[in-house]
Amino acid sequence: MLKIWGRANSVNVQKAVWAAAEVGVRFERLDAGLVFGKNTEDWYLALNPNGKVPLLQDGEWSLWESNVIVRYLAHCYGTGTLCPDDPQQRFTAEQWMDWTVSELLPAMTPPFWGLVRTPPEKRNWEAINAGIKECNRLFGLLDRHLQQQDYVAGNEFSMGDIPAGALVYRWYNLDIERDELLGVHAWYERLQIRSSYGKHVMLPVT
Ligand SMILES: N[C@@H](CCC(=O)N[C@@H](CS)C(=O)NCC(=O)O)C(=O)O
Repeated sequence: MLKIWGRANSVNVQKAVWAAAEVGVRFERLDAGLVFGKNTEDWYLALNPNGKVPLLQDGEWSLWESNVIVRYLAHCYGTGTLCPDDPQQRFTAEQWMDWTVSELLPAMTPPFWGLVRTPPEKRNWEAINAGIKECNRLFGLLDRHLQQQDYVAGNEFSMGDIPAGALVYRWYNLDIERDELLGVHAWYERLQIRSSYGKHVMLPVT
């Protein structure tokens, strides 16, 4: 059975477990990171020198970097579904996966950490508000894309929906002003119908 190390409230862990649940592979998630520790221990660093969660163990072999774990699971267990056969659909999925980690996640980190994991008296409102503004801009461009199709790589769910889909749950669960984005909101509603999204992503935002 696959092992996925990482605490359930980590968005990067959520991507890995959501992908594993989507493809139906047997796996167990084991707590690690922040209050659970383990990710600074020698045995963990030997498997993942980057010391972050998630970490996937597949037998004797291990893999880290959440988007790459999603790609691995899609390749091994979800070819033709999570990993589209069509090269253009597949690389459109990959494009939005990379966009999420390089653009959307850095923009959302100050509002998320500021509003959820920082006491009110220590909040950096300048950084929080700049992040919210940038997220509205970025979700706006995803919105224009999703006004044309149901999912990021076409009209079928794919691995391309997983990183941004995990973040959009946070976005709609922060106590903030959001631009009204009909394409993103309709897509978010489609994701909420998926049982694996409900089980592994729609958790208390902590
Ligand atoms: N690029 C890495 C980033 C992983 C990452 O930043 N993980 C965070 C949790 S979301 C982490 O390990 N933080 C330290 C901790 O939880 O102890 C990935 O996508 O897997």
